Amino acid sequence: MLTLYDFKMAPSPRRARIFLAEKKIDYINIQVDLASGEHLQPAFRAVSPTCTVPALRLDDGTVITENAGIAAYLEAAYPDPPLLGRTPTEKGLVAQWNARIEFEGLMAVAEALRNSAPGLKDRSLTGATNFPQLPALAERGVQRVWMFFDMLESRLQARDFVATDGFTVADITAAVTVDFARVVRCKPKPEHANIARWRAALAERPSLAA
Ligand SMILES: N[C@@H](CCC(=O)N[C@@H](CS)C(=O)NCC(=O)O)C(=O)O
Repeated sequence: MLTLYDFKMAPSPRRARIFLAEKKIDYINIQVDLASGEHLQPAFRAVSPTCTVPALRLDDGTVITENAGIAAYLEAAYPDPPLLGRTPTEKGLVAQWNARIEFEGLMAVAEALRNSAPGLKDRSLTGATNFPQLPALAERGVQRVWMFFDMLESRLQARDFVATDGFTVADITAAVTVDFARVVRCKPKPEHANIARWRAALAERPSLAA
């Protein structure tokens, strides 16, 4: 059986959990306590040299880190339902939107949080090396989160899903990002009505509770 190295409160492993839930795949869940620094200890470093979750261990012992790697593996091994696009055009659009949401949205929230939260002092980047927080980056991160909300709002006008006419990994990344943005006190405003409509519809999917 697959094993997911996870941390319930973190956004990146939530992306993998939702992906697994959509495909109705059973797996063993191992919580790695990021709050106490368990991910920096030798035992977890042996699993994931990047010291990050999620990490997915396959039956043959292979460990795949990075949401992009985990999604690529799961889509190939469990094709239904397709979450990375069906046609060549869809696959291109899904990859494009997923990358934009990750870079413009999720990384912006991370930049804002990791450069300001007292609990993340010297942890402004993930990985084994400590980097000091830079307050200017926290400020820029919040500014970028608002830009991301405006971009997503505009994309969702007259659309039910972010990348194609169906639910894909781009919706997973976008929903996780919008939810996680609360940690830096950014929530969709009344003018983000399409984000609100899209997020409310996604809430009907049991996977989003993962
Ligand atoms: N690009 C990676 C990012 C993974 C990542 O940054 N995970 C965070 C949790 S959201 C982590 O492990 N943080 C460890 C730390 O804060 O040092 C992915 O998408 O899987």
